[in-house]
Amino acid sequence: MQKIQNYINGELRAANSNKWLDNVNPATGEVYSLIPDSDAEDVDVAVEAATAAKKMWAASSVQDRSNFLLKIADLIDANLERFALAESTDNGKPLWLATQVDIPRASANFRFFATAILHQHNEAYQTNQEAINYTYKKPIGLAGCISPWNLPIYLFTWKIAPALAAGCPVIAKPSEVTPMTAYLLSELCIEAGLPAGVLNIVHGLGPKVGQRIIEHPAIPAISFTGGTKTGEGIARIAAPMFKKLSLELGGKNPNIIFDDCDFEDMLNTTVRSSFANQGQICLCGSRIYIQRGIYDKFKKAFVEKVSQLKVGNPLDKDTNTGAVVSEQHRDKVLSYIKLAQEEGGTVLCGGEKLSPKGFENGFYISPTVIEGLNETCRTNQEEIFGPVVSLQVFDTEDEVVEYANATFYGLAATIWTSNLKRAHRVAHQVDSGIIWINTWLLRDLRTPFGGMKQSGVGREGGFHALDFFTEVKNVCIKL
Ligand code: TXE
Repeated sequence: MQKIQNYINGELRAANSNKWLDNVNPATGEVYSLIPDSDAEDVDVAVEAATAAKKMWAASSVQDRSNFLLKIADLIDANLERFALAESTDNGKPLWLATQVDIPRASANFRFFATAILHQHNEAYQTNQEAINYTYKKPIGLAGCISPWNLPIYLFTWKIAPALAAGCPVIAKPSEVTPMTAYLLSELCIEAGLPAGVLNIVHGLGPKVGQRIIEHPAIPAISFTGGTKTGEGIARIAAPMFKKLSLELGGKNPNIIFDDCDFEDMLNTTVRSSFANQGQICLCGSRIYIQRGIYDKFKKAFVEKVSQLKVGNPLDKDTNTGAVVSEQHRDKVLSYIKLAQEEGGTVLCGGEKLSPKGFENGFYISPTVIEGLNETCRTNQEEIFGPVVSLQVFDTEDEVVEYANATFYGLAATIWTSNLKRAHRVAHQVDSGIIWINTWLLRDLRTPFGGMKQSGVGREGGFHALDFFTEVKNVCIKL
């Protein structure tokens, strides 16, 4: 049984406790590897290593840091197949999705910040003839990076790449549900010659390992992606310690479809924005609002396409929908489908637990479309984070903007219309941090990424991410 190791002070090692947690393959339901059951002691050793490396890393040139990140990016590309298979096995997502999206994005994250750091700029302001001001930037110090299970290496590297580029040593904790690619990455970091202590990966449970990272006094900045509830708990600990916090939390994203949209383009993209990664992407559009004029046409065409999605073995190239990430998460999603029916919803397709032949013990759910619910019911208020969407009809622009803004979340929104003025008007009124018009998940890494309301605090991406890991001071000189 493969044993995943922590990566601390440049070495791969077990948890000090030498205790292990089971790591399950969601496609088969079988334990296929073990994870270090680390605790606060392991985090403290990692903090010591990061502290010992802090001065060296902060003093290193941006070119040196950039070269390390570029080398890691090249190594990820050279290991694409191995990483993609590991990601699919760990998370349950289709292998082709990991191959086409997750792993290329991990190397893109490293490459992007390896070059962005070469262009970080300072500011200068002249105060009349009296003084000149300039900003002086320094790495903020040790960065705590905690990431979730839905896009494991994609979101893990989205945090550690800018932290490393900005000159901050990192103590990182991937989700205990999907730790494998972070472990493979640590092997590549050793191969790339990354100096000891610059990146430390401590595997284990959130309340034990994650909590220690949050509360450790030597870690001034925390970058977290995960559930809103967890984010709230993290803020309760970190805020009184005056830590810098980046919180990327849950979403309940509206997908607004006007009757003048490009129907075929909208339909094909909406299948993706509803069910990609088994609906386990914080940016998925799980609340679909369709203008009355095309509601029936959309409902018929959408249900037809969704019913044809192939659910099953993630390693099969024809699989559209793999396994959801765990038995516990599958049961949570099924409980929401039951709730939807109790709230008066009608399941138009899907809604069942599936046991594909040969994968009877895996965690599969048929992609589910529900109609007949209003925007205030729990099904349309709470993040389900699975292959479940609900349809609701609307007549006017004002009505649908009200529906879209009717949740505590504010992460992303999609708008489908051919009317440019209306597109801008609605985009400016919907309270979401990320808006796509006539597309979905088209990403430019320079753009600010993050949510409003209970979807988070702060923005990742581009210079926003580099600035998060940077302390800025203003120096004023009398002329
Ligand atoms: O998140 P958690 P999970 C949502 C989605 C999902 C829910 C829970 O609704 O069902 O969050 O998912 C670590 N102190 N999203 O279980 O529990 C944990 O070990 C410090 C949306 O993945 O928040 C893991 O590494 N750390 C999200 C990370 O936090 C703690 C993507 C996320 O775990 C901790 C994923 C603690 N007390 C889930 N408890 C998005 N926005 O993309 C847990 N952790």
